[in-house]
Amino acid sequence: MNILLVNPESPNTFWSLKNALYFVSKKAMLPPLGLLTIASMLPEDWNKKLIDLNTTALTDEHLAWADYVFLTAMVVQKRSADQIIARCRQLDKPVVAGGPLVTAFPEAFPQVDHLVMNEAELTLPAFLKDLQAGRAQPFYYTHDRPALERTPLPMWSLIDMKKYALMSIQYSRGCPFDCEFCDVTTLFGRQIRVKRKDHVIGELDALYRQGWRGDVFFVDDNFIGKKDGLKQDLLPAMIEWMERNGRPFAFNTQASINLADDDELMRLMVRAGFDCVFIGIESNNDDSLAECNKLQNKGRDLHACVSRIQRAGMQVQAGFILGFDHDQPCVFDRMIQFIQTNGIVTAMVGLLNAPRGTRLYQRMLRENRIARLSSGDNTDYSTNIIPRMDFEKLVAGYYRVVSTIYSPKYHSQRIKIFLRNFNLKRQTVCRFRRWDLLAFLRSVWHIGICEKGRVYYWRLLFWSLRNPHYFRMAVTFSIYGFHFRKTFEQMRQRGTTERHPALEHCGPAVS
Ligand code: B12
Ligand code: SF4
Repeated sequence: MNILLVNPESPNTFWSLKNALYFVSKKAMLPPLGLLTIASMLPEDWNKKLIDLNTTALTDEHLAWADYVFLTAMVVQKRSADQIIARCRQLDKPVVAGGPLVTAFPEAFPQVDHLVMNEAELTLPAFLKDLQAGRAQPFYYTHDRPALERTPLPMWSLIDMKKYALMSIQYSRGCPFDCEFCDVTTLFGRQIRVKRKDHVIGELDALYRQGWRGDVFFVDDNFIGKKDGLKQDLLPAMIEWMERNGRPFAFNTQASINLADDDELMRLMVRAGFDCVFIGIESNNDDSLAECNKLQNKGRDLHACVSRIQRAGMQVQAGFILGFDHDQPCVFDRMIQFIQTNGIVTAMVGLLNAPRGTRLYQRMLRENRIARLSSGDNTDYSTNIIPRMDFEKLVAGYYRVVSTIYSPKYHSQRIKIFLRNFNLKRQTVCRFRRWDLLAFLRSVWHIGICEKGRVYYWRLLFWSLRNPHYFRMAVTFSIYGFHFRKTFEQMRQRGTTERHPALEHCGPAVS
């Protein structure tokens, strides 16, 4: 059996970092970990190839080779997924599809032969058994959640690591919190499931053996969902592994704000090699936090929390949302000020959207406020709900926030604020790589010479010369800023309607 695993093309988004990847001569941010994982669940004697359209073109020869095409996708990849499915139909290749898009919108894929939804650890074995018995069904789904012990090591040999900026690894699934807008809990539940420490160490070994050195993203939605297990088990093992292997990786992840309450946890994470964490702050207005049930953030001194994490040695990247019912016209200025004074260099500000399956989607349905299906991208100026604030005012305010915080002046100021507060403890061996020099030279050309506001780039670089680590980070952050500026501008120019029309044939928004 020849199996072709395919990851569709992603549009340019906030996190695709497409405008930044060019600087470091990389094709994509991260590999499709879901596909690499299911590849290891397939029978050993089947032949496997993986095509990630973000790094490699999908040719008719690839399709001709395949007996089955296994497709993954997020909602934003719908357009490319549809094209791949159409090509498979033309060539008479059966398609098996799974992942977050088809799990959320199974009815949008009548042309797919087999929809293997939810987590593959439970649904794929049932499909494979039926396939081998010659009675494979169109739908496989489950309401259960697998223990992660069943998850095999990803099949890294299927990708060319050099094409990616980071590698990924997963320790846990699920999140104990219950934010109203969040589909992570819909997809993976509120019960945290973790891998054993030897499992994770085995994955680090595999990445190391495969030749990877550099940044590794723990893709967990809330890495600190089980703090005790981390402190007693995983982090000590990771510290030992990192020491033994010459500290080859730098880790980043996503966590909830209560990380700031636990000095020991932060200390262990930093010793284990974590130097960056993404936190959903969402709003600095307590009424909005109460509205969306983000109770872990409510009533906190968020400024102090961010500062504590930065001083512990981790950069804080953060998510923010505009468009809550309780947002007042002053929300835009307050958000700019919060992001700025806290030195949150990378702030993902998006409009409130209600992904299908979330409690917010249900509430909006009840209030007759679902306007359309969500584009799957919270930062493209679109929302699928009817906000309380006048939509034009909301979008104008949103644009003001993102264009201000990513203007060269504000962004470079913020980098300085952050670096002054950051207690840099990076112990990972920073090797100088060919593309570091290339990235610097490209940044000089694109940001330091061609861009408006270049004076801020040069001021920042001169300022950062006081510390060699600062200099490297200043260049990296400037490149990120360039991507965010370009992306928000490109998305605004593209307009909302033509962006994700493909989802329209999912039927009425209220289905
Ligand atoms: C890493 C990650 C990324 C990476 C890309 C990873 C990649 N190349 O695939 C980056 C950082 C680039 C990224 C970007 C974005 N992401 Co993202 N991302 C994640 C994250 C945190 C982890 C994904 C992962 O690796 N999981 C680990 C693997 C093992 O699990 P998995 O992929 O789900 O696969 C399992 C099952 O789904 C299933 N499965 C998956 N595929 C298939 C295929 C078949 C055939 C079968 C049988 C089974 C199967 O089996 C696997 C094992 O159980 C998820 C959240 C999450 N918890 O999943 C969000 C998530 C997937 N991202 C999301 C979003 C919204 C985005 C962005 C739009 C954000 C933005 N505004 O920029 C962009 C869009 C993509 C882009 N332009 O690049 C949403 C998608 C929601 C949806 N329903 O589509 C998620 C769910 C987070 C969320 N709730 O907001 N993301
Ligand atoms: S803390 Fe994050 S992952 Fe957890 S429910 Fe809230 S938004 Fe979702």
